[in-house]
Amino acid sequence: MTAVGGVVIDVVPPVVKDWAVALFGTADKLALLAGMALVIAALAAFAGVLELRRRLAGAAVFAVFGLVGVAAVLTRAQVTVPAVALPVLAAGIGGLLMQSLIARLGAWRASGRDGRRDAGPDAATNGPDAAKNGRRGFLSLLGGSSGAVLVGGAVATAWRGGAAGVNELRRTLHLPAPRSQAVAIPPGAEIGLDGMQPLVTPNPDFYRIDTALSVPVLDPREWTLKVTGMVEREVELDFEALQAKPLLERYVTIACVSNEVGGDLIGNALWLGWPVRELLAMARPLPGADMVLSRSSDGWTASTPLEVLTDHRDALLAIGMNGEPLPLEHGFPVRMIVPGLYGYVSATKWLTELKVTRFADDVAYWTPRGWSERGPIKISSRIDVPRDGRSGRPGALMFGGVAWAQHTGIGKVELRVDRGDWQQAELAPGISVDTWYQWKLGINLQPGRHEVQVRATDLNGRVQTEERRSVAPDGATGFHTIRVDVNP
Ligand SMILES: Nc1nc2c(c(=O)[nH]1)N[C@H]1C(S)=C(S)[C@@H](COP(=O)(O)O)O[C@H]1N2
Ligand SMILES: [Mo]
Repeated sequence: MTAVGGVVIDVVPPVVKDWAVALFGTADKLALLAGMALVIAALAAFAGVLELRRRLAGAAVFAVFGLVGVAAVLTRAQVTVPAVALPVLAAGIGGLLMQSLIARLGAWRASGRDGRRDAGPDAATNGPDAAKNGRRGFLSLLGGSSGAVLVGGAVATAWRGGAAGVNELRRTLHLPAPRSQAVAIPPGAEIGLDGMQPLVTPNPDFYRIDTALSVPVLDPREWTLKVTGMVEREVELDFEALQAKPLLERYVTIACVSNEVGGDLIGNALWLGWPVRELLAMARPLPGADMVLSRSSDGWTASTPLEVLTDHRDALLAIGMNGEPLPLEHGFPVRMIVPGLYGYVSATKWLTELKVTRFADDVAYWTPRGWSERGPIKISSRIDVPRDGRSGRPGALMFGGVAWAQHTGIGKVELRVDRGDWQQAELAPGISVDTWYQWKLGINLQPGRHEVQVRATDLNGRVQTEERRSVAPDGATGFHTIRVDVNP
């Protein structure tokens, strides 16, 4: 089912995917699985009805179902024998179960008919009893098998999540201390208005976006990272060697290209890792190379300009997030973190390969699906308090939020009411130019309904784009706009 879902994710047009993400938010995967379960249940019921009409017609539905499952598994990056065997087994068991259900249904019907036909003295007792038994046999097998499927699914999910004790390994993993001091959080960086997001996003609250229907579970003892392609010599690194490197700690705010204006697909964390440029220096990229295609264990890829990985912005091979090993869903054991670029072109989780190549020769996962091959993060800002549509009292109302222009830094944040003059907000110091900045501003509002907008200017004087554009192909633009009602 996960394999079929994975194929669904890969082949649906970007519009549908956008719609799914917008509709279900980060619960899109759950919705897809639930939808598939419903479709499968309906198909099974349909097969049963077919089989009743015509022998083997229903069995054919199950056979097709099994073949679709196998085909889906074969297209995935990790093809294993159990993965191929599972859909075959599921279809076989399903088919047998259907036969057995139909036999019991037959018994139920036959006994019901007998009961009615038999006009003898026992008819009133025996007949309905036999019918009851037939019905009980059918319903208990149906209920029992449905229950077994649910329990089996839950057990399989739990077993997968803890596969090979990787969760336990992660829990007991001891992160090395960074060799260099982490950038300290300057006093006043956290404004802390009620309703504002914390300056550093706790791991459990960090947004999650990826195409992995089931989180890849990688054993750090078996993990390796290969540098291949246009290099003087290929290099392979294992987890122990990576841990022994001089590691850095950096606060970096990462963001998703699918983040709408005002959206929450953005988060700020303290990452521990080794600069990608050090590893690339060991492999020595050949002249002419301009891109690194990073690949995950499940075959997902991102295209990152070579230049961005080798300049001094400290793009990291990250193993730590906010003081703990990467959570499994955020890329355990190793992911990339690149200041200034959207996640889809840089932040590869469950990282296993860096192929040094050229934009002219290779394309990443999202490029043929309607997204730009390069994705620098756009200057943006968001109002977090008050919430859109909130009402307040006349007098000073405190506004607060965040602004970001990763790797350039924010110079100024302004608000305007009902398209009036821009008023400058109080800008808190950022942790670094690679993180978001918090801001606040008290505004006196007259009674009535008001529209409040925010815009940011980066440290190079570039102003956030006003024109409203949607997320595809390279990130949304427009001013975050909220409405507040002031009641007299
Ligand atoms: N292996 C893999 N890495 C991936 C992705 C993916 O689909 N697969 N999605 C990327 C995208 S689009 C984003 S925005 C970031 C999100 O990282 P997070 O889930 O840790 O917040 O991961 C990136 N890394
Ligand atoms: Mo993303």
